[in-house]
Amino acid sequence: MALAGGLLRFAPALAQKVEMGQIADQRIHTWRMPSMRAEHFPGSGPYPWLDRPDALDNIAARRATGAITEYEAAQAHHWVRDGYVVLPGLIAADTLDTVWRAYQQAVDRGRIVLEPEPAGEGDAYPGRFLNPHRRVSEFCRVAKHSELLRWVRFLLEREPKVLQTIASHKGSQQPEHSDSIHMTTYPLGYLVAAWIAFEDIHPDSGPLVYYPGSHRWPYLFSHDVKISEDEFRRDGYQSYQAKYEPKIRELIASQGIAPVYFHARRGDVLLWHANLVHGGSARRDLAHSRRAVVTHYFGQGAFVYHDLAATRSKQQYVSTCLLRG
Ligand SMILES: O=C(O)CCC(=O)C(=O)O
Repeated sequence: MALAGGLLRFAPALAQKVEMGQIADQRIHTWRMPSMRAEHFPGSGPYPWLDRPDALDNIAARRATGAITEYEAAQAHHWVRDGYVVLPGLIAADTLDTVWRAYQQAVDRGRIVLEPEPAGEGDAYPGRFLNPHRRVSEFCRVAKHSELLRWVRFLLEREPKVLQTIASHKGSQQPEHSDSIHMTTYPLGYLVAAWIAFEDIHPDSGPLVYYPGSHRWPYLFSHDVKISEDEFRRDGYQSYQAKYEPKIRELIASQGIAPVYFHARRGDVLLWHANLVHGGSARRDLAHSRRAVVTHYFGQGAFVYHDLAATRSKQQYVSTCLLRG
């Protein structure tokens, strides 16, 4: 268990203080729980307003009073039905340039070391880099972009907090998954990911792929696919690949939902729901780059943990993105 988790286990008073900000209707005392696995958390709300059964009435009521615009209402409808929204051209070209230039400089100076990870012959691009905002503060210009934060705040009705960022030069080809097994929130649903295109995305570059409406499928956790804590400790992501990923593929096939590819233009942003099934599609031409940055946000007051490892996320109380957008 990470340091903070261990500390919480042995210092209930401190833990209680940390957990006082919880938004869940049903309070939890983590030191009394067998472990931080989804099956041990109570089925508590409140759920984000757009995940509730009265979401459409609520959107209409807010529109009627003028509390939200026509555009916001349309985006909210889209979120309820499909589990994502697209924000065209949200990030200005000069912001993208500033961020990528600073990233490149950090690489050139050896502050960031990118692994080659070739996907085949002719693949000249490095692999993904996790949490670049901890090394290069310019990443916070996108992670804390005021209009982007406003949209996440609108969807969650909570202050967005940066949980994780990922920078990529090329398509990830990451198999389909829901973020909720990697970054689980209590109550469920308080996670939004933002995928920002740093260039026009070529259809052969392995665009992000997602399955509209899959956010309404039941959440699928380690327990549901029989990955025990011991097994994950022993086999790590091998067990995830052997049990979780095939189950997701099976669900996609049985639900018959057609994939959608994010053929973004530079500066476009896709926001997706905590439980939307998505991944990186096949790179049909390894010569194409696919420069992008993803930020995962959680809503302030949600409890965030890693269901596979059964550990709490440290990012919940340690902010590493202090720069204002
Ligand atoms: O960028 C991609 O290809 C996949 C990103 C993704 O799955 C994620 O960040 O959760």
